[in-house]
Amino acid sequence: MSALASAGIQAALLTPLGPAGITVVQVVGRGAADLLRAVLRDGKGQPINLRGKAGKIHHGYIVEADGQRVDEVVLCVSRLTQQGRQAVDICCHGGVRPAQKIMEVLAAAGASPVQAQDLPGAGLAQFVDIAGGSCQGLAAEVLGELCRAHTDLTVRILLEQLTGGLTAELLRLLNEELSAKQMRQPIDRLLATWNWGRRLTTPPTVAIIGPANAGKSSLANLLSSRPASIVTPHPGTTRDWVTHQTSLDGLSVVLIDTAGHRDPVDALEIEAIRRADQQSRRADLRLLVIDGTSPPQTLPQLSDRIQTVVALNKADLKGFSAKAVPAELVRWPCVKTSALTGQGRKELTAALLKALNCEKLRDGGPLLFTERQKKCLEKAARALKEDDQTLSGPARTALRECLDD
Ligand SMILES: Nc1nc2c(ncn2[C@@H]2O[C@H](COP(=O)(O)OP(=O)(O)OP(=O)(O)O)[C@@H](O)[C@H]2O)c(=O)[nH]1
Ligand SMILES: [Mg+2]
Repeated sequence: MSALASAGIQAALLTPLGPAGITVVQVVGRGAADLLRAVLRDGKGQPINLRGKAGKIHHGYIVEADGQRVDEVVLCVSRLTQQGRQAVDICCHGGVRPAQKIMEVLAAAGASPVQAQDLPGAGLAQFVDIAGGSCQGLAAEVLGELCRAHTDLTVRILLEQLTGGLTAELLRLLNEELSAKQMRQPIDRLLATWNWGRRLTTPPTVAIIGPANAGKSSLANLLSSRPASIVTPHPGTTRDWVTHQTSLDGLSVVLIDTAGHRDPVDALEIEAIRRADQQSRRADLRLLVIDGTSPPQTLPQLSDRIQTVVALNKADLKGFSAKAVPAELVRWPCVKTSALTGQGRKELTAALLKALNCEKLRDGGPLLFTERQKKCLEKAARALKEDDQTLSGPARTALRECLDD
């Protein structure tokens, strides 16, 4: 490893490899601008001085060690922290090869190639000012998660944590002269938000299970608005489980449509049902679909360890009755649905969100959304228990860590 790589300069693609107008590569670390100086030339082949005012735009060419031009680029240097860390955004031509080649040249110059989410600040240096000049800890986590966000709600909630939300609440707790007693309630409140905040950054899996032909695949297709699962009138249609990446009222989720339960007719179906049970055991939540026109003959095994929501399906058909729900299932929330007409979709979405503890997600406000933040707050809570008179130093340190890392 070169001296520069050991100094911790990292480079990552901020845009995916593929046909595109432009690609953005970011180089982050102390001396990032100096590293660029070795591989950047102006139109006359002369080095370009990137020192000076942060935010200035430069035009030039990335070159290989022998001076061969790799691509024409526009770049901008931002200062990330007071400790002299810099981020250089390099905008090059879009597509696969120019970006790969630039990454190779940067690696040869001493930068360590990393994934975008592993970059401190994950490429959105313009937010650093909002986050109080620091791009560590909480701010870096917001920016890292933004790269992975799939829904408007996730983006809105994450940005709120940066400009207000969790950042503002931590600053308030740190700046107000609160006693340990006064601190406990807000810290417990923050810790409670982990129940739904964690779902924001780790989409929960929902296994769709139940008797054969109950309408599991039809409901999966309805909830994901995509006919990814095959639907036929024949029981035993779904064999391999089918994944639907979708969102429920703005929360990213992974629905897993599985093979239906019945007396298996052959070895293939035995294996399909075994795999369905495996998915059911691994899921964060189970959606058990039963046919409301005929009480189920065979039900999957359901432990209480994982929450279950029951969909009593085919509500559009004559002969549909709430009595089709077997006594052993009445302990779970139950929603009447029709995968054919869409009836009950809204209610089912609400029941699933509630079972995932996510019904408060749209309320806004501060929330914990990474394991690291939760650990910091737990540390603060433990420290407060040990000191019930004044705001203890360790609690304060843990809150500061949550903000700054
Ligand atoms: N009328 C009506 N028909 C439905 C409804 N849901 C599903 N069906 C029909 O029921 C049949 C079975 O639907 P699927 O979605 O394949 O059922 P499944 O539970 O996935 O079946 P397996 O994969 O075999 O376990 C199909 O003919 C669907 O069109 C519904 O709400 N109303
Ligand atoms: Mg199916």
